[in-house]
Parts: sequence; C-alpha cells; structure tokens
Amino acid sequence: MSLLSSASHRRLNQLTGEWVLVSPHRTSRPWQGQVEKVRYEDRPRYDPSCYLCPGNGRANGERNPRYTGVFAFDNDFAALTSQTPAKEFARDGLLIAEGEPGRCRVLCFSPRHDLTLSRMSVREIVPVVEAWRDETMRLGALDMINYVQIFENRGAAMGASNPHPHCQIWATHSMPNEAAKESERQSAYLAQNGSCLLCDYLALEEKLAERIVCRNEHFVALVPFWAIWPFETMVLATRHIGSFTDLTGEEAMALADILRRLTIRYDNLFETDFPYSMGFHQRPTDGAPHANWHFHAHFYPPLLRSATVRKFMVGFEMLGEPQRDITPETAAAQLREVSETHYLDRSAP
Ligand code: H2U
Ligand code: ZN
Repeated sequence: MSLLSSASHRRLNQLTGEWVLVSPHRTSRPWQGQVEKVRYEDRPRYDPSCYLCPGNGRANGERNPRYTGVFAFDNDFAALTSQTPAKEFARDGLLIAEGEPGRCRVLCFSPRHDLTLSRMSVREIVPVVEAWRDETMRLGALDMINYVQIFENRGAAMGASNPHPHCQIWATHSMPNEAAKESERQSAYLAQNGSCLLCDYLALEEKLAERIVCRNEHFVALVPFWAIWPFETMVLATRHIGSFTDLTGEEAMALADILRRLTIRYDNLFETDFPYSMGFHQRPTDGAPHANWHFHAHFYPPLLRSATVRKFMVGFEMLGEPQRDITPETAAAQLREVSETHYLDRSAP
C-alpha cells in the first residue's frame, strides 16, 4: 500500500499554496452515526410563494417577468453597491480599509421551480452557460469592475435561501482572496516554468487517471490531489482558456454536458438532492491579458457519508489547517462508480 493511502500526511494545494492534512488510516474508525436516505424533496413546477418563479413578486416589491428561459436581475439585497468610492477609507496604523464598489446579480437557470442542474438537459443548461458568459462580459466591461465571481449555493445545508435553481454573480473592484491567491500561484508558476500550472496539472492527472471522475472533449472533472472537502471536485478546461468569454459554442455545450454529468453523479452518490457551493474562477476583467489564468470551476460539497452526515470545518480545521480522512483517490473512485443516469429517472426494477 502506498504511503499516500495509509499514513497521515500533508498535501500542498498548488493553486493556493496552502496545505491539507490527510489521515487515510482513520477511515477504519468506528462510525456509530446513522446512514440515512433523504427523499428528494417533491417540489412543484411552479410555487406561487417563490420570489424567483416567473410572474411572481419579489421581496422588494418588483415583479418578475413571465420568463421562459434564463432570467437575471440585480440582487435586491446586494452586498456591494456601485456608488461606494474605490478609495482608502481608513489607514490608521494597523487599521486599514478600502471602499469596495461592485454589483450583485441573481441568475435563474430555469422558469421551473423543481429543477436543478442535475435534472436539466444539456440543451437547457447551454443558455445558462451563455448567460454566465454574457454577465461576465457585461459586468467585466464596467470601469469599476475587475473581477466577476459566479457561484451557486445549492441546498439549505449550504445556505441557499430558495430551492429555485439559481446562482449569484458578485462583480467586484478588487480581486477576492481566493482568486487573488490562485492568480499569484498561476503567475509564479508561469514565470518559473514557462507553462501553465493547470495545463501541466491536468496533463499529470490524465496520465495517472486516479482522480478523474468524468470527461468529455473539452472538460475534465476530477477530485484534486489537494481536495479539502470529502467529495470536492474541479472542472478544468482542456484548452488553455482564461474565461467564459473565451468559450467557443462547442466548448459551451461541453461545459453544460460535464456540469450535468457531474451533478447527476453527486445526486446519485447518496441518492439525495446533493448540496454544494460551486463557482468559476476566471481571468480578472481589468483589461490586462492574464495569460497565467486557466478557466476552471470548483465544487465544494459538505456531505461526507450520507445524505445527512456532513463534514464540519471546525476544531483543527479552523485553528490549524483543513483535514480529511477519505483520500481524494477513494472519493474519485466512488464518484466514478455511480451512474450518470439520475436515480429519479431510473425505471423501477
Ligand atoms: P441564495 O439562495 O444563494 O442566498 O441567493 C438568493 C439571492 O437572492 C440572495 O442573495 C436575493 C438574495 O439577496 N433575493 C433578491 O434579490 N430578491 C428577492 O426578492 C429575494 C432574494
Ligand atoms: Zn420558484
């Protein structure tokens, strides 16, 4: 047995420069908790009390159009405002603050209240990918915006306020921490090696084929070597592109395909409406070329063992560093094993 699958060790996250502690020997410790199945919540196609359904009123009094495809609007409770000045607010010794102008948008994936990416067809997801591209373009073109962060919180476990399929888009003046760390690491790697960090990483993963979950011609879904969450995955473009705005029509379709297949696998893993936070990391929109940037998505699901047993990032994780028991290789094998036919679409035996 290799040390990586038997002895406690740390793995370096090449994208952030941070370490994760892996304790593979611990997976044999006794588990006395329950392993429950949770029924997929039976949701109606239209919910008259949902603030995202077509034709319904929102919390601030506005009314949604009777939209039939995707629908984007300015978040009524935006965390960022465009009026705030991008200047220093405080510099008093150790006390430093700066104004952060920005925009927050909400994007509904579908008029149907009961769908999720895993229950939508590729044909239905393509317009979502196109909307992500258009939002990136439109928001990124604004002078005050230098970064566009698209993310989806799925499920109450991840703090989603509403099951209606939707994501959020926060466009900021500054680079948020996560993107900033990745930017620095990718540029240092390019400077040192003359090649792209994630192109090289993907080539290595394809050669080893141990952590790959599924793939198509333009995208690969894998459990990163340095994953923190039990079933964390990354979706990487096989071509060196930096942003949604670089996607060809064929790549947009391939992205829709991989997102659908990966989220089906997630739902099938514990036969549940699988919660996660996911989002895309892309090149900043400050106008510089950023050749170091390789377009990708991260999925961070909290579940560990069943539909109800989640991992908590507490204790050592909060005060020391992230830790996991099940190895990324085992997680990838489990995700590979499950079917790409959604369990709710399987005919009864
Ligand atoms: P989450 O489910 O990820 O919380 O996203 C829902 C967002 O929708 C949330 O940011 C916004 C909330 O501010 N929202 C509106 O803009 N209008 C509403 O009527 C309710 C919720
Ligand atoms: Zn709805």
